[in-house]
Amino acid sequence: MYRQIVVLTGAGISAESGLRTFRDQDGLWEEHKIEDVATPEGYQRDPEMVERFYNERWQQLHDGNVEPNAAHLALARLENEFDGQLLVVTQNIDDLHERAGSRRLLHMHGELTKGRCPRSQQTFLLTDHFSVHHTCTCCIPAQRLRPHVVWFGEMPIGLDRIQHALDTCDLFIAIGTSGTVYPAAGFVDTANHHGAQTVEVNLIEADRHSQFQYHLQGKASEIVPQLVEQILQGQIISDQVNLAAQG
Ligand code: BJW
Repeated sequence: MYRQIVVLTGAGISAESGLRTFRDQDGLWEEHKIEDVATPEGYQRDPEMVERFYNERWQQLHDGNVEPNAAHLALARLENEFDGQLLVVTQNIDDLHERAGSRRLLHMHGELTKGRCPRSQQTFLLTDHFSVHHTCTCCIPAQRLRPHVVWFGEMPIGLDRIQHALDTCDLFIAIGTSGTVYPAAGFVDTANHHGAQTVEVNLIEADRHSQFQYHLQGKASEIVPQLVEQILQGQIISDQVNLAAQG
């Protein structure tokens, strides 16, 4: 039934893998001030503190207990088995989609496993924690790498590709995102404008929920596999998925 699907994921899809979200109770923003760790000005003021913030998250991602959950795996299955086009746009900087097997994937807010040269914008894979010793190999003199993440006031990555996918999709699904951060929070408007069906998967009614045609309320790990099954069977999305998830 569907030919082109765009899936937007947020921190909620990785919550059941043990990674903290930002704005939920016990979220990252309860312990850290956004302006200190998620702005270029915060990084300029205290790069070591910001690197500590990302190093702790890097460590957690590599400590062996964090693995993709059923929602990540279902999206990878969709990519493998769906006849049409699929693009997963993630706001997450973890690599759980890749570990699950997703390849048609765009990290619009960057990647925790990479550092970036502030002069050339070239990215480098990090095999270890951030430190002052991580420098680029593209410039003379070598530049200190900064985290390859998008902070407030900076331009998200891949917007042209995302815009094109949204302009032409017939199904847009947002999973585990609070809808508070733009431009991602506005993607549903673009998809609606182009006549796509729009579906939200969340534990709660998130900030932009009134813009979505369907709300599937519950855990991503329970709802997304059912949603994917429905799509692969050629069915139109309906609230049935939600009812099934509730038992
Ligand atoms: C579950 C679940 C389970 C939990 N199952 N669900 C006024 C209007 C419009 C824009 C602006 C404005 N004023 C300022 C702006 C711009 C600004 C912005 O949006 N500010 C807002 C706060 C108002 N945006 C920017 O600056 C962006 N750049 C930009 O706009 O450039 C200019 C531009 C112009 C024109 C066009 C395009 C661009 C950059 C934003 C960068 C965001 N960076 C961060 C940090 C990245 C690195 C890192 O990870 O540390 O990105 S902030 C943080 O928020 C992170 C996330 O990706 C992002 C979104 O969070 P997310 O994923 O939604 O997580 P939560 O915690 O908020 O929500 C989790 C959800 O999951 C909840 O709803 C739960 O219920 C749910 N959930 N468990 C299902 N098991």
